[in-house]
Amino acid sequence: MKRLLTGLQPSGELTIGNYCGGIKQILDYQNDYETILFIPDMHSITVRQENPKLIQERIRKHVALYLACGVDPNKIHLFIQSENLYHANLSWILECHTPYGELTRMTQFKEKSAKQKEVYCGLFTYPVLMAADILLYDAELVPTGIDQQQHVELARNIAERMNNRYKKDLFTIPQCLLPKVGAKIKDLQDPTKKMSKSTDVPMSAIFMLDDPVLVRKKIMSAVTDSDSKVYFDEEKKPGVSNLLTIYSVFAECSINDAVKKFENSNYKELKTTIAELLATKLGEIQEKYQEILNSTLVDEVLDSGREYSNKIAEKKYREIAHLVGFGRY
Ligand code: AQP
Repeated sequence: MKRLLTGLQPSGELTIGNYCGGIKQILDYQNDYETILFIPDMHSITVRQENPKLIQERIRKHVALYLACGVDPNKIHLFIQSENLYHANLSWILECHTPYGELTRMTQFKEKSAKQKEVYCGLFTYPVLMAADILLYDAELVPTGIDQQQHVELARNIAERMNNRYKKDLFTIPQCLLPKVGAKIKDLQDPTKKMSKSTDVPMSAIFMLDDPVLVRKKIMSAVTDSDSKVYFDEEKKPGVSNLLTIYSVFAECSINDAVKKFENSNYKELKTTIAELLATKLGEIQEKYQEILNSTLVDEVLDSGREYSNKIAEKKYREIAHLVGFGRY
């Protein structure tokens, strides 16, 4: 069975963008692949987090939310990145095999550093930590949204470089898996930008735990255009195309079917239908989420995931550490 690995940072509350580019893919693949899902808490401190306790709270909430969305604890292995010290250790080795120039090309670094008052080194090197996250497990497939595709490419380059340098098949070369629909859900107030969990604009993102009343309000106030025809064209009609994409993911239909459904609708009808669909779906997820959050399931899943991941990671790390010359012989 092929191994698949993915993670979603606890850097904020999860959005429907994270659902489309991350969680939905796990639901689609967990039956067919050995699925490892981790909480990259070490990634979330690459930008300043004012309240560290909030990260811990979010970890618990995110796990409960994955399970409420349908992630099956009997099929996946779920763990917290910082509970497995081999990630940071391998990352250091990989950093010493990654040219500086390669990291300067990372688009996420350019975008995220532009928003920071002071840029810390971790923000620059975290793509290497992400490579370590993937390569430690010899993951063949890495489902992500478009924003993380470049980082998976970097992990491939690092793996190939290490394999060539040590003349051994040390690492499996990972492959990025983009969702067919919803690889980049856009900001509702500026549909030329990605919807992000760390947004400062309250109406720009729908959070998975938003009250259904607020969900309706956010969809109804989403920016569209001055035309009145509903069709899919991401360049000319980014706002409407984004709404059609959101509908397509949550109604589990193709973009073509979504376009057909709304071809004779006006924008108000389009928005009302999507608002109702999302409010219902998120409402159902939130009900399950509350039950899980108050149960012992979250800790049970995380304990078992920690044990499983440490076993695999330790073996891989020791092999690489030995090759680069660490320790005694
Ligand atoms: N807008 C999006 N559309 C589709 N997929 C998305 N993802 C993120 N935003 C969208 C995907 O969600 C997964 C988890 O992402 P992450 O939490 O590791 O970090 P991120 O990509 O940096 O997500 P955010 O929401 O933009 O977080 P912040 O604001 O903290 O940087 C990944 O698969 C990602 O592609």
